Amino acid sequence: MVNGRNAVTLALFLAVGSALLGPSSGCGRLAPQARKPDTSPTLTDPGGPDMVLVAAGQAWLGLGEEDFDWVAKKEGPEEGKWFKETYKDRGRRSVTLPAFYLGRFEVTNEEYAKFVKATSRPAPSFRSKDGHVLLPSWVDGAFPKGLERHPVVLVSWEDAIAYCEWLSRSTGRRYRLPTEDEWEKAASWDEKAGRKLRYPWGDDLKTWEGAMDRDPHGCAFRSVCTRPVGSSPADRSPYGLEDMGGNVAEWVGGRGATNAKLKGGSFLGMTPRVRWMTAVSIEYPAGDEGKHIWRGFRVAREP
Ligand SMILES: [Ca+2]
Repeated sequence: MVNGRNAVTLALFLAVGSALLGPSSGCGRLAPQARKPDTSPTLTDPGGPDMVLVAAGQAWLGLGEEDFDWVAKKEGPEEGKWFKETYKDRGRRSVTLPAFYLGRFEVTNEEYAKFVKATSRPAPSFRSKDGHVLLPSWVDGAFPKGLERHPVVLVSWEDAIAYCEWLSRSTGRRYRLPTEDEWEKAASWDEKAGRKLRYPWGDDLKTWEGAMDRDPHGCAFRSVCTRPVGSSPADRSPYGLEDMGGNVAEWVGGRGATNAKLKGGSFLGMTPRVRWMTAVSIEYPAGDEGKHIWRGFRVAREP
């Protein structure tokens, strides 16, 4: 039997307990939030990155027959055959997604540095087989000078997930990696025109290649050819998201996903016509093996 005073004490205990617990630590296992979902087209949580709303609704994703034909025409029959065989199950399909926010930019070195400092997570580094630390490895917890606004690289899929979890704890909002479909919709769905784009900027690489010729940044740091995030206006999706085509390829999925996958192209070309297509995902090993100088990520956020 709970008398009046005990009931007040119990209520207080529960309220304090719930406030202390706050959002749970997983990207995807948060307590229900008693607030209305955000609907603003853009937002920035204190201490968080710039986020862009991808409104709820239907989109066409995947590869159309014209994409398969186009690759064969541009890359030759051998490549076309390989492409069709590899991606035959990624055909054009209708997908309806709830609203979500996606980072306008890839996560940068200076953003990632706050996470490393707060959590003592090992800083991104890469050691060659003979033991040499390779650039752009961080030294003494610091990223190479001059790369503040470059995307963080040498991070594994797990690092990216841990970053989301830390960001959720530090902002009180639910951050996670985007799913494959969310990433693809954000990168290539032209809502106004009601059509899917092959690349974030349109259907041809020419626009992008032309812009690259005029890109003043080039290779910024020896072998690392990342550029400061958002510095190439040609690489912008209809939603206004930057560098979805190139700069670094981006980890997607997260807790609940079975495999670590990357979306988008990078400065390191690999049949760019194919690799940079927004419908294409490639699976890579999780863990340290998945770290590379052309792999980074951006965060998604629940409204
Ligand atoms: Ca990218």
